Amino acid sequence: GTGSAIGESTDYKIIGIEPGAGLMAQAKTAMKDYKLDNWTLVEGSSAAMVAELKKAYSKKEPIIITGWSPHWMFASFDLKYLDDPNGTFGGAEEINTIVRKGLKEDAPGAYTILDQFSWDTSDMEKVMVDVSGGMDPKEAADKWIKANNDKVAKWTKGAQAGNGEEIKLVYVAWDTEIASTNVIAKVLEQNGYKVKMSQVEVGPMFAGVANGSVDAMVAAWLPSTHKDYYESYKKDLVDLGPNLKGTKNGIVVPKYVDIDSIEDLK
Ligand code: PBE
Repeated sequence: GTGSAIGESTDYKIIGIEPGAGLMAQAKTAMKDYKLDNWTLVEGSSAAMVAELKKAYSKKEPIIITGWSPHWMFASFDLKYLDDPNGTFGGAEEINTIVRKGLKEDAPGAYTILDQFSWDTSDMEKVMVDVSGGMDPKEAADKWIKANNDKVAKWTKGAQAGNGEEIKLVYVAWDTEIASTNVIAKVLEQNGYKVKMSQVEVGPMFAGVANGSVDAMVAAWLPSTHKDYYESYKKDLVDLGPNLKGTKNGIVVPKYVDIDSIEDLK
């Protein structure tokens, strides 16, 4: 097209997140699929994207972001996903736990806990809301664990206690993964392990588990979002299956923005 009102009012910018995120690859594909030639996908970070959203929202200015669920922003702001008639962003997905080869033999208790780790979007949202409100992620994880002993008991059932062995967890600083990684780290600690968490980009997260320099991640969005990373490393990974079901990715706008579909950006 030659231009649109929404394009003019947003400077033809879609506010993205970390360049390596699966969501960014999907957004680039969407821009081709929907022929959004005039538009720019702005790279940055999840935190910077939320800061832009807050700023625009407080002034009721139009803004277009890449978004995903679960996320606390849907509880804090009135937002909507733009329709995606081409299905570029895929459907509902799962987040899988993936560990390194040999972890089962080296730390059987930690392996069992990671294997049994599974929760719901509403659980994860509780942790995310506390963190977004300024609570330290470790404290928010601790609070959720104390309130959900029954769930945690299922994860630790039959798990041999650790003997101070170090478990290295990797994650990307997405709000979802800050929540899940802190919770599982705390549970591992309570079961006799010493946990080291490191924050990395998505490529190194998969590479680290595949080459065995780290032990585990709880942050693989499958089958579509992290498909390329998963395919390139899967022969060196142990996939323990979903820890959460029912995620969603897409292009998100505040409800006061008067468009409904990605097609309306053209
Ligand atoms: N995200 C959304 C991840 C998975 C989907 C930002 C949490 C990503 O885009 O890679």
